[in-house]
Amino acid sequence: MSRDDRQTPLDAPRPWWKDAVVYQIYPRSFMDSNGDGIGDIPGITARLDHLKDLGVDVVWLSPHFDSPNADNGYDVRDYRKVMARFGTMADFDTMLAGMMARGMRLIIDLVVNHTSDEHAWFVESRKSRDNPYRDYYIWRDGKEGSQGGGPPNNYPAFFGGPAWTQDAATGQYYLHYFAAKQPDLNWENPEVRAEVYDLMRFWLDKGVSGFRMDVIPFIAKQPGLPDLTPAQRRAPQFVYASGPRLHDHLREMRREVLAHYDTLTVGEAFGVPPDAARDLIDSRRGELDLVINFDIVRMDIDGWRKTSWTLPRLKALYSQLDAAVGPYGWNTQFLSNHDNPRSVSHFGDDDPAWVERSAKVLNTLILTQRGTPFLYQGEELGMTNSPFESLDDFDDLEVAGRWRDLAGRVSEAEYLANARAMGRDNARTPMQWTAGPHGGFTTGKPWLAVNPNAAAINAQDQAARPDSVLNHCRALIAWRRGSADLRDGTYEDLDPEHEQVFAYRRGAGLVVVLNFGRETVRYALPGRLTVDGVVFGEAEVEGQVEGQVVTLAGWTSVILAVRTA
Ligand code: TEU
Ligand code: CA
Repeated sequence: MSRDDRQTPLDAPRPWWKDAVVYQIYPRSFMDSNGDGIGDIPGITARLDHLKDLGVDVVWLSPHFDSPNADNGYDVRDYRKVMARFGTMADFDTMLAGMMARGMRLIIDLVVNHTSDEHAWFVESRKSRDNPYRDYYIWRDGKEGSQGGGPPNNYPAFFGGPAWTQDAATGQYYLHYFAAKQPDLNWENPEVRAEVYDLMRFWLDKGVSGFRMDVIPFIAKQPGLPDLTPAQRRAPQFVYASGPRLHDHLREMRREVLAHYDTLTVGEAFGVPPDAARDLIDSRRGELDLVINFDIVRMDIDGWRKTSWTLPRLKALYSQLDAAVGPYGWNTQFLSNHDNPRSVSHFGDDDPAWVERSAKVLNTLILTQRGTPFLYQGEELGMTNSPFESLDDFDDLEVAGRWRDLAGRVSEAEYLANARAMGRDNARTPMQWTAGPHGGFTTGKPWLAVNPNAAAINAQDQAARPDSVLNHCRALIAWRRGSADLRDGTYEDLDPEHEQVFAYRRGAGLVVVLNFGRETVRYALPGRLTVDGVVFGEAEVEGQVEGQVVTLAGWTSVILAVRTA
């Protein structure tokens, strides 16, 4: 079915991606097949049964394209080539066939706000002002003409320094919202848009089922590129994401490409508040299907600094996001990805005595909220943040770039404490497959150290243990398939102010109760509900129910069948 058929969306058939469970693979860290310390595509192919057994419907693969890896593949040198370290196009085709044979679909990462500075377009573009590729990128004179005065405006880059770099060949500056090695494409140029549509068709024709679109709201720039105010400079993503032509570009992309295939498109909506995101996913408008919204995972993150969160604030965000999606949209549910801390370290309790229980609670949250769940690799095991000991232990360019920007204004100890809590490398340590050397990820030296807790937290152990996080996820994903209330039912927070219990109703028939703390709680459901019993949970520790009262041991959860009394 093409999206153009959705003329009357409320009556239209339900799209497949609403019922799907999505699993994100960060290929560099998933499985190394040849001992060079870097995860690769044959490694993914070898582990497809892990995903199948878990119940995954869709894999989102972080970038697998040819890249010099300034930002681990989010700097693409050739969109039609596979990164040599990851394998060949034949390896990709084999992986895709293996997914299809198991009834899974693949979406790939479309990184088209920017390319690598080593992309052939940029290599040409920087040569001269009249090069045919000049307008593929955004070139400007400095503030006071071509030879001086500093950058054209005061935009900051996310990985440190200004968002402009002066180029020797012509003296002009080029724009880059991220690193200097990631020049931004000029979406005002119709040739650029045509090139992007073409490369999208290249992968769709191979059989991929759509795209996660990297910082897609940033493609439309602000007319005239005016300076930011001091407040805007502290969170420039809100300006970068609100260029006026974004909706035009997305609708054109839909008409030109996506309408001709059966796809899922997920936009990374960094900098888009929930009410603005509604327009991006309104099925009547023909833009995106889903967006990834950062309000929850960034609720306690302020630039490089980690602040704090409370359960009532978290619950308020869930209610707000559920309301904001509107009747023509659909939410995504996630608590971690390759840019954010591990969910169990962020929102759970990663003390070894509690890590499994709290990981189960958080995975229950992801899998029982209203929307399409996205699990990040290792989350199904309760993988934790890594015990980085010094700034040298980090690989991520963001850690070094921000440290340069701070230029001694905070102590190294304070900066390190924050990077340990929220640095992106926490989520990028390799998958923990076994208790063996390097967690079974590689026979060589891993590109980023494996978390030493692999001896205790690994897939092999958990597959064999019925009460593991992995088996909890498997069982809940399977159970979810049979529950229309979980997949599609309404959402109602039963107790927004409770400091330790998160209790919500899904549809008419279910209540999910999560204990977000170590203490056992006795929780009374509202009198208007009759509890018919536990439908999902581990009976020995969870969900002892007497009348309206459910008793939950520390960090446990339960799903109850209810009726309106
Ligand atoms: O992320 C954009 C984004 O939201 C983050 O990089 C954010 O700026 C940063 O984590 C704040 O701490 C996407 C990709 O997911 C990320 O991996 C890339 O580095 C980035 O775009 C550039 O392509
Ligand atoms: Ca490898």
